[in-house]
Amino acid sequence: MRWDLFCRVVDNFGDIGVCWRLARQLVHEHGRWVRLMVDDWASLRRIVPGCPTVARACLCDGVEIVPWDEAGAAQADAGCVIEAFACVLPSAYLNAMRARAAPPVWLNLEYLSAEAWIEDCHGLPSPDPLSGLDKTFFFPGFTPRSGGLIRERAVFERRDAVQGIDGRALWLARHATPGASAASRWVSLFCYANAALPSLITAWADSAVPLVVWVPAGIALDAVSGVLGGEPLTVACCRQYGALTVRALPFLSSRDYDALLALCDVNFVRGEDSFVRAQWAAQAFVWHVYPQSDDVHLRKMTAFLDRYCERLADADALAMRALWQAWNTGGQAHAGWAAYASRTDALGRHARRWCDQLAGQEDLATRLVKFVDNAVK
Ligand code: TRH
Repeated sequence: MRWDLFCRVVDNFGDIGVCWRLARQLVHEHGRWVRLMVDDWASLRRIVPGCPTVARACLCDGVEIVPWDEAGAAQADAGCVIEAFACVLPSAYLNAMRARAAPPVWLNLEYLSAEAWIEDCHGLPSPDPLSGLDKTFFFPGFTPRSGGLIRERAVFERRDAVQGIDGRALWLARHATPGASAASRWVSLFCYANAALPSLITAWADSAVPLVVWVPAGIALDAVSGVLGGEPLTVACCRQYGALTVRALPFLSSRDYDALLALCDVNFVRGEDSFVRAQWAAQAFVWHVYPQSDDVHLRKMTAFLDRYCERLADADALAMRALWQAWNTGGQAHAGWAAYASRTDALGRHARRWCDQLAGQEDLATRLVKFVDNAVK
């Protein structure tokens, strides 16, 4: 059965990051033929550098990729159609779907949330006003009553391999960084523009132990560069500031980014996909939630923290909540970092427990496949 997966990129890399990961997993772990329709070729190429420079239908890593302009004319005969993040199907494709004798299983894959209400909406069909066809809402989440989380079969094997060997020494051999050693405290930084960054950088510089911050190219690197001043930091540059060594990296391949998360003591992540990868890396992490109007994102943060901190010692939870709050509201992160940093061992152990607990649940692709197989029975 073929699956058609539609992705429109709102901004950044999360929309295509999630869709690409899911498409690959459906192909490689579930033997589906997947056609990924995508509207932003430049963003796709950041995540899938192997695809052609100019937008054209192609096969990449077993996934058929189709530029959005051609998606309307594509034959609408897939058994399952996934509309990622309510992206709205091309009208020609929708009309063709409506004309079919047996419509496909049509799913809207929603954004990830830890909020309790998603459990009541997950798996609910609702008639689409334009076509009259049923569309089912599929909500990724952290509980068995949600759609679960994207997690490839080999993710822990790869993480354990990186952590089991002398991964830091090997990383340093590839990304030479004067002033950094395997014994330093390692932090990765991936975030949006953030008013709390200057105070965090000062806290890092004041750190009692040497600290190296790895910053892949993009918004975060530009922001760090702006705070430090002087020559802009470009890929492979490195800058000392008190106890802090900042090291600029290229935008990493997905495998290398996973390896970096596995090697760091603390990972600053954002959006949706890197947020989940940090949880599989099982190290302490700080989430910069994708900012939304009316502070919707802060509700998402609190919902996640409430779940995550359930079995965490009070003092550790307090330190974690304070730093996340400051980081997501542009507050002063100096004191928050000091308290958090003194607890990274305990927070790291908790991250591992949390990861192991989630690993006991079925992943999102498996839940999707089961849902669709049941629906077509
Ligand atoms: O890029 P993001 O902020 O993405 C999104 C989008 O903004 C989207 O519109 C929004 O709705 C969503 O967030 C919540 O963050 P995210 O989701 O973490 O995606 C980043 C992707 O980039 C992820 O797949 C990891 C990948 N990545 C690399 O492959 N290499 C790198 O070096 C880095 C830093 C990230």
